Amino acid sequence: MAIGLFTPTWDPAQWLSTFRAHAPDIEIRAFPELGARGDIEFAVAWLPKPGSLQDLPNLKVIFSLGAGVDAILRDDTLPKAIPIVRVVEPDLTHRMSEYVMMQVLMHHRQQWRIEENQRAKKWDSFATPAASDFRVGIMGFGVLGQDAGQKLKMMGYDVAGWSQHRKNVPGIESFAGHGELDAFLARTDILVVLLPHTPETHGILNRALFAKLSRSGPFGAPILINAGRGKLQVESDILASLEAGELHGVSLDVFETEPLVKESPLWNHSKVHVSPHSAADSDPVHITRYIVHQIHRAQAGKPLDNVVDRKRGY
Ligand code: NDP
Ligand code: OXD
Repeated sequence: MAIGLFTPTWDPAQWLSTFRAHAPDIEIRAFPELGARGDIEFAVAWLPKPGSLQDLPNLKVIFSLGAGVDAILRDDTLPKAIPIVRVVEPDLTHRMSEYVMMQVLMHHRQQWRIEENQRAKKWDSFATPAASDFRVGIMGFGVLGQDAGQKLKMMGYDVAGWSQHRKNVPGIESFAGHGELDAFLARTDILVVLLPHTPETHGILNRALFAKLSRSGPFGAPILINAGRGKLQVESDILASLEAGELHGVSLDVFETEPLVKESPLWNHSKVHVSPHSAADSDPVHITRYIVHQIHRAQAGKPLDNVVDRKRGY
């Protein structure tokens, strides 16, 4: 019995040594050096090479090394009946909330303007609105969205969430489904996106959607923060909306194509803040512990947690 590690874009060394430390009883091998493929009972994957998870006759579970599983699901050769488990782990959740709180505050407090002023030695003590003056809308009100939403609420923001199904989170208004999307957008000054990428959410962040956001917030135009997936957004529409003043500012952690190409105008745009898909890193120690715990559960015949619903795609 062995674990197969499928992380072609990452250096496998750290994951191999973390797994060996946390599960010394289980052999772990990194693709493509899998040895006898029949030995592999558990696959651990991040952006696996399409086709690499097929022909593993004794595979029991595929573990994603992240919360999102879009890159695993888009492989047409993926074995059909094998459960896919995603990451739901406090360390990752807290990291995402750090990113969301930081970005919301950077926009709200106009921190980039302050830094520009410092460089120009300009003493410009402009008025700053209160957190309660901003209505933040979290699009994708799941594990990550709810944690970030609750923390923003504690900071004084007026928070709402949008998801497929209604949520019951004290003090946070929950909007559900397409029927309530427009009302959610109309009350949103700062849009935080933590949706998964699925056929339904592909390209959802487009100019038509931005036009439905509130124009009555402190800046007179809305702010977009996307840390969900790049394929949710239409980057040419983001640029056009910024140009037209329909968006006030944007923070993007994820992109249509990653890494973001050097030629992209997003890099140098004064109203766009780019980070390299680093909002919430998968920490090897925390995530390995989480996966090893689940492997031991599976070996004991107990049910797995956080199994992905393949039909809905997340
Ligand atoms: P969850 O599955 O817990 O939450 C997803 C949320 O999106 C749910 O509330 C779900 O609704 C909602 N949703 C999905 N599809 C739709 C739709 N068509 N219409 C309305 N709502 C929809 O996932 P997580 O919170 O754990 O993670 C969210 C995403 O964040 C990941 O899929 C990944 O893409 C991204 N991510 C990015 C990272 C980064 O570093 N940039 C790090 C980690 C994750 P419902 O609850 O009703 O089902
Ligand atoms: C994830 C990610 O899905 O890091 O966890 O993007």
